[in-house]
Order: sequence, then C-alpha cells, then structure tokens
Amino acid sequence: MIKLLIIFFAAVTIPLQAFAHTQLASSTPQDEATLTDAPKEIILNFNNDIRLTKVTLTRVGTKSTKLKLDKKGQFQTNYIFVLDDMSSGDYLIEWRGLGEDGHAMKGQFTFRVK
Ligand SMILES: [Cu+2]
Repeated sequence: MIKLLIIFFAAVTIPLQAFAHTQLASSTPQDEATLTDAPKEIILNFNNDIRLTKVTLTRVGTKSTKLKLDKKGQFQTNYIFVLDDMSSGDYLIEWRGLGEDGHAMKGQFTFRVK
C-alpha cells in the first residue's frame, strides 16, 4: 500500500512541479552550508525568470544589508551578487521578486561562515 501511495504521489507531484511558481532552484552558498572561508559572492539560480526587487543579507544579530540590484530590473534566471569581506557568523539571505507568471514570490536561505 505504501508503495502504491508513493507512486501515486510521484505521478501527481512531478507534473505539477514543472508548472510551479518561480522558486529558487539552487544557491551558492547552498542553504545551511558551513563555510571555512567567507564567500566572495552570492549566486541565486531560479527555475524560471524572475525580476528580483529586493535581496538582503543579514548577519544574524545585526542589521540587514541590501544587496545591489540592477536598476533596470530585467527578468532573468541567475543572479550574482559580489560581496564585501564578511566576518564569521550565521547569515540569512532573503529575496523577493516578481515571477514571470506575474506572482510575487519570496524566499530565504541561511549559511554559516566559520
Ligand atoms: Cu506563480
């Protein structure tokens, strides 16, 4: 029975994902990564084009910093933000934007610099 349920779920969820909202597909650093060296850049790869409107970097316990976005705000799938030197600590990246399907989307991920 469990096997049948799993097959059913796979059949139902896989086609839906193909038409899902614009979401973060992967990032550098990866979510929950622990790094020995501070990253030089943040890379966001989305599953569809998105026009990001705000991306912030927060060292937990301190104020957020806005990462600079191109003012033209084109729709694109991949974004790269070059960072200043970072100290060790826990970091939170938060993004929001307009997906190509017209939906406002947002998300976040964290990483740690040792
Ligand atoms: Cu959508």
